[in-house]
Formats: sequence, C-alpha cells, structure tokens
Amino acid sequence: MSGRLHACRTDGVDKNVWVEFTQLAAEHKAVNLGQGFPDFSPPQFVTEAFCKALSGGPLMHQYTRPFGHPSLVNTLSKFFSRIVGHEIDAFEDILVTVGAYQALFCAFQALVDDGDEVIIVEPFFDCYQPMVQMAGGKAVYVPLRPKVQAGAVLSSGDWVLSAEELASKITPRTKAIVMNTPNNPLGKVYKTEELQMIADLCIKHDLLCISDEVYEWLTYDGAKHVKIASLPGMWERTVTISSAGKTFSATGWKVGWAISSGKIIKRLKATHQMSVFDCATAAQEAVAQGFEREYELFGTPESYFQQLPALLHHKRNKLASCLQSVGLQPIMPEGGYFMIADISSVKVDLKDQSTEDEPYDFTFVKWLTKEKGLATIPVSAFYSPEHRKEFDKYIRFCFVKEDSTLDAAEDILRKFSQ
Ligand code: IK2
Repeated sequence: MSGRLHACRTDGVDKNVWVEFTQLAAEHKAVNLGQGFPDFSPPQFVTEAFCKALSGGPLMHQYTRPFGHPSLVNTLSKFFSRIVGHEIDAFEDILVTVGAYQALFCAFQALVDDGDEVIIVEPFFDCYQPMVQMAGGKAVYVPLRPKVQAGAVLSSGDWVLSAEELASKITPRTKAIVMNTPNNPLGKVYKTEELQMIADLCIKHDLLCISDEVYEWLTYDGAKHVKIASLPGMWERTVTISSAGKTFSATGWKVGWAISSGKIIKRLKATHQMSVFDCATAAQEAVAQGFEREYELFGTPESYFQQLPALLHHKRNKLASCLQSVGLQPIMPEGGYFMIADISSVKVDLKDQSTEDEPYDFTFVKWLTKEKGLATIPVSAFYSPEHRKEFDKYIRFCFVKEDSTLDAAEDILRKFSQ
C-alpha cells in the first residue's frame, strides 16, 4: 500500500496476542485457559439489574451523559471515596469508558506528548506499549525480577522491583510510570512499601502514575490490595483504572472507568468525547446497581467482593496442585485471574515447529493448543521485545473457570506428562 494511504502510527501494532491465541483456541476447540474471562455467569443481582434496566423505559435505550451515566458515577464516587480516603467528585473526577481498555487508551492519548517517555513495569498487560507508541511516546521498561528463595521462585511476591533500577530509567523526558496491581500475568499484589517507593519517585520527579487495578478485589492468602492513589501526595498525580468486567465477572459488558483529579480527568474526557462519546446506558445502570448493593454489603460475607475471591482461591489452589502433580512449577499468584508456570522441565521437541525468531513459549503454546487441545498464553507476550527472550520459559493459565473446565485441562496435562 502506498505510504499516503495509511498513518504511520499504526505501524507495528497490528499483531495482537488476544486475537491470535483466541482464534487458535476456537479453531482447535481447545479447553480454554487462555484469555481472562469467566466461563460462568455473573452474579444474579447484576444480570437482574441489567434486565430491569432494559425494561426500565425508553431512556435506558438512548444516549446518556458522555462521561458516565449519572447513577454510575454517583455510586462510584461514594464507593471509592471511602477506599481512597479522598472525596471523589462524581462529575469531575470520574470518566466511564468502554472497559478498562478504553480508559488506558484515553489516559495515554490525553497525557503523553510526542517524545515523552513512559516507564512500564514488566511483565505488563500488552496494550500499554502500543498505546504509548500511538500517542507519540516512547516506552521504557523496568522488569520485576524473580528473587530465588530456597532454590526456587515460589510466589508472585518473590518478583520484585528494584528502586535503583527504576530510578535509573527516569530522565527529564519521563512523563509517567505505568503499573498494574494485582498484576496480569504474574498475580503480584504490590505491598504498601513497594507502592511507597514508586510514589516517592513520582513525587520527586513530578511524574504521573497510571495504575491499572482491574483485579482489585481478587487477592488471596491475606494479600491486601492498596491503591497508590491513597498514598500521601499521590491523588493529584495518579490515574486509577478499573473494570466492571473483572469486578462483576461480566467482561463482555465492557464498562470501565478512570478516576483521578478533575484536572487530569478533564483531559481524558476530551479524548473520550472525540472517540467513543458515551457508553452503553443499560450496562452502566446495571453496574451502578451492583455497586449500590456492594456499598451496603461491604466487608460482609454476602458481598460479591468477598465471595468471588473465595471462589477463585479454591480454583487457584486446584490449578496449582494439578500443575505441580504433572511436574510444572507454578508461581503462586497472590491476586488476579492467572497463574504462570515454568515449562523448562517439559521435554518436547519443537524444533520443526518453531520459526527462527519466535520465542520458545509462543511455539510451545501453539503446540499445546493444536496438538493437545489446551489453550494457554505465552508469558513473553507481556514483555518488551528487548526482554522477551529472557522470559520465554513460562506460560500463563487462567483459572477463572468452571471446575469442569479445570478438570478437563488436568486430564490433558496428565495424559501428556505420563
Ligand atoms: N488491564 C488488565 C491488566 C487486564 O488484564 C485487562 C483485561 N484482561 O485481559 C485479558 C487477558 O489478559 O486475558 C484490561 C486492562 C482490560 O479490561 P476491560 O476488559 O475492562 O477492557
């Protein structure tokens, strides 16, 4: 195609791991522990709220306020003011988006100028880099490094960020640090001290922090999710992003949001209004009703924010024992939907299946999907091209699945490990 018929900002961003591996899983009718979505229904209180919204009169089927349906921004402000410890203004400080994905896109478009550097903590949800690039910025990477304990890396908590390494990446062009807690794919839940270290650098160098917290309710074994925006001096420089998809097990509704100071949200609103304008009204109304319920039940055993992690804790342990029993060493996640496991011990000859520059985990995942009927995701997809080869011995399993799906995966793993 002639260079006149496209824009260069789309160069190199056409390949997408979710498109590729979701299609592969479907083609081979594989047991799907790949993409992160529940294969069970959302809780009845939100599906009923959605049905009620749909029959709630003509306005539920029409445009709503572009920056967030009033009932949703009102309840989000009430709910999160209590958690962040800062009075969040429903109409100034919140933007409702098409999933967390669009909140991320709006944040990068609104906050990154040509030539700005954005530090991304690796492993990272893969869209951060192309989104930074499309905004004209340059991604700079700093990896969480596994710390070997008693001869093995056992938990996502063993993956740590070096303050010196992070500080060494900051230059006069640095605009923001992007982080994700609980982390996809590792499951690391940042401790307050770790967040404080990042916060100190943001404050010292006058940087923004973009904090992706879509798995905020999913923590295990006493790990506690802390919002970096709640640390002193961080509210006015942090954009906190989350998602009703993960919060209420309804990823297909694509309702997400960004919360920050009004001055920053004003900029995100501008990019939202020039791209999407507003989000589906009835879905927002249902999510609003879900948060109203959770506000009342917060901290009680009836709260979905207690019940979902309890359910997933059981599923996490079930998957971990399965992986261990077939000789795959899992890294136990402290949070989120996913578990990564080291595949170096699996002896399989993939030489004739691999292309020269394909990372080993990509070749392995394709083989596992096509030949064994089990879909997973290669972990090097969550790394920059420069670090990909260092981290190509892990694959990611999603455990937000029915026990019967996890059992089917176990059958496959047992057969080929015998
Ligand atoms: N941020 C993170 C960290 C996510 O994991 C996701 C969605 N999950 O991705 C699928 C997968 O990893 O298998 C998002 C943002 C996007 O959230 P939403 O679905 O609300 O747009």
